[in-house]
Amino acid sequence: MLRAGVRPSDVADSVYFGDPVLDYIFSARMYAAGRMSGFVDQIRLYPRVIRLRGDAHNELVRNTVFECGATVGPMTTACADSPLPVPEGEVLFATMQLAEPITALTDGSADQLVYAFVADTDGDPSNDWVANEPFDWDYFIGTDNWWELRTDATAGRAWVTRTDAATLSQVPTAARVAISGSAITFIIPADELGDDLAAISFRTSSFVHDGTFQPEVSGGDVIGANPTEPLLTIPAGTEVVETTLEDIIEGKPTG
Ligand SMILES: [Ca+2]
Ligand SMILES: [Ca+2]
Repeated sequence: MLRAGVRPSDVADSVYFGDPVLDYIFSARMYAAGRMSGFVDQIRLYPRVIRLRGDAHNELVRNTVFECGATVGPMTTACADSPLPVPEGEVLFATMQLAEPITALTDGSADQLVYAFVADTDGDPSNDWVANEPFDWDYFIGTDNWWELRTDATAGRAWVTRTDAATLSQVPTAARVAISGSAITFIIPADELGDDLAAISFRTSSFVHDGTFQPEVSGGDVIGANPTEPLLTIPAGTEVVETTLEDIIEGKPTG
């Protein structure tokens, strides 16, 4: 087992958010989700803060285990088209466990997937996204920065974007997203999240559509019942200073 060279905190093994199965929603309350696919059904979310430096930094993001565009065993890592380097220091690893493995990356179907980690990075509501009618369950409401994994199964491609919600402009990002079976791990440097990870609030979302965005052919999930619920915060004690690579990829708690 490859070790990342950092040490577990005392309580990291109990820190995750659960989510019911089969609670699919569309982005407007008035429509039922027509697509109910297990690969967009979130069942758990594990946020972990890992301090990457020295050997761990080299091993994970430079030499590299999480190599942009590479598939290593069951794991594929996606990045922005022109990714920034992952700096040393605190990095958020947020692993979304889905009910079923993602098959739509490579199956050549018309399915397009969007998995997102969206955050209020500054506690300032003035730059947060507001729902537009009729999309009162817009998955991104109340957040100012969006990190998204997008896929195009026809092209066999997956990539990462970061968007500033206030301007809807793309922002360069070092974020990487590792896809392994039914686990998707967002790897986001703290400096992109306003540096103080204890201060951010966030939500994750998952969505499948066929390009038309019609409710009959779309469906997704957020942690919680719907995106009008309060955002999540990183629980105290989540900081992990040692873990195994396997645990990171699988989203397992450490301890
Ligand atoms: Ca904000
Ligand atoms: Ca849910």
